[in-house]
Amino acid sequence: EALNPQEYTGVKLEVLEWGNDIKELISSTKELEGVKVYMVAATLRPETMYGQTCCFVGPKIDYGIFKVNDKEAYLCTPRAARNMAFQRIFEEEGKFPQLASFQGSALIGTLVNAPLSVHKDGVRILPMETVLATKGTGVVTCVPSDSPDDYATITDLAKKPEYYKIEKEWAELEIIPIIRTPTYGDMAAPFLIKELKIASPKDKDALAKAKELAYKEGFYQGVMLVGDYKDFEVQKAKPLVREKLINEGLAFVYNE
Ligand code: A2H
Repeated sequence: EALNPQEYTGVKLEVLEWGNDIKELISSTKELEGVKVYMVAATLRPETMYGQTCCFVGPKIDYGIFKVNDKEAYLCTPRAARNMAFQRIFEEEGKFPQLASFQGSALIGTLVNAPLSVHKDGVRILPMETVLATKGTGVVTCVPSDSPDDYATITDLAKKPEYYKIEKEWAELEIIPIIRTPTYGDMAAPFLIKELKIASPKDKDALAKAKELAYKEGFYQGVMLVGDYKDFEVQKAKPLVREKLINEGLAFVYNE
C-alpha cells in the first residue's frame, strides 16, 4: 500500500435523516447542533456516481464524526480523519476534533443524499462485511451496475433482510445502466457475477477476478450512457465528472 499511493475522490453524502439506532446519540451531542454531517465515501470511479443505489459501512468497524468547521462535519474512520487532517481538509492542519464515535452497525438505515445519483430522494446506509477499516474512509458508496462487490452485497442483503435487520426495499433501489462496454454490455457487474457464477459476497477470488475484468473493460472501452458527459469515453469522462463534483462542493481529493 505504501508503495502505491492511491488518489481517491472523497464523495460527500449529506445525512438527511439519522437511523433509529443513532438518532439519540446525535441529538444529544451539543456540538452537532446546526452542523451538516456528510458521510465521506472513497471511490476510484467518480464517473459512476450517477448509479449509486445505497452506501455501505462495515458493521463492526469504528467510525467517528469529525469537525471540519462550524458548519460541516465528516463521518469516516478515525484513521481516515487523521490522514485528512494532514491534507488540509479540516479547518486546522493536523487537528481532527472528534464529536461522536460509534460502530458502523449504528448507522444502518440512515438516509443520505448521494451526489449525482438518479435516486434524488436519497439512499440508505447498509452493512457490507468486507469493508476494510484500513482502506479509504471505511465508507463505500454502492454502484451495483459497475462494481461486482457492490452487486454481490446488495443481492445478499435483499435475500436476507431480517438477518441484516434492514428493510428489503433499501437494498432494491432501481439499478440503471450508466456505462456501455463492448464485452459485458450496459451492466458489467451483474453480467460478470452471472458469467463467473458468483453466489455470495464471500466468494473472494472470483470477485477479485470480476472486479479486475469490470474495471479494465469499463476504463478502456466504456462509454458513458448518462449525465453531463453522456457519449464520452469513460477515460475522458472520469476526470471531468470528478472536477464537476469538486467544483460543486460535493467531493474533494483524498490521498493515501
Ligand atoms: B469503488 P482499491 Cl463502480 N473496503 O467505488 C473495501 N472496499 C473499499 C473500501 C474499503 N475500505 N474503500 C473503498 N472501497 C472500494 C465505486 C466502484 C469502485 C466501482 C467499481 C469498482 C470499484 C463504487 N463502489 O473499485 O483497493 C471502492 O469502490 C474497484 C477498484 O483502493 C473504491 O472504488 O483499489 C475501491 O474499492 C478502492 O479499491
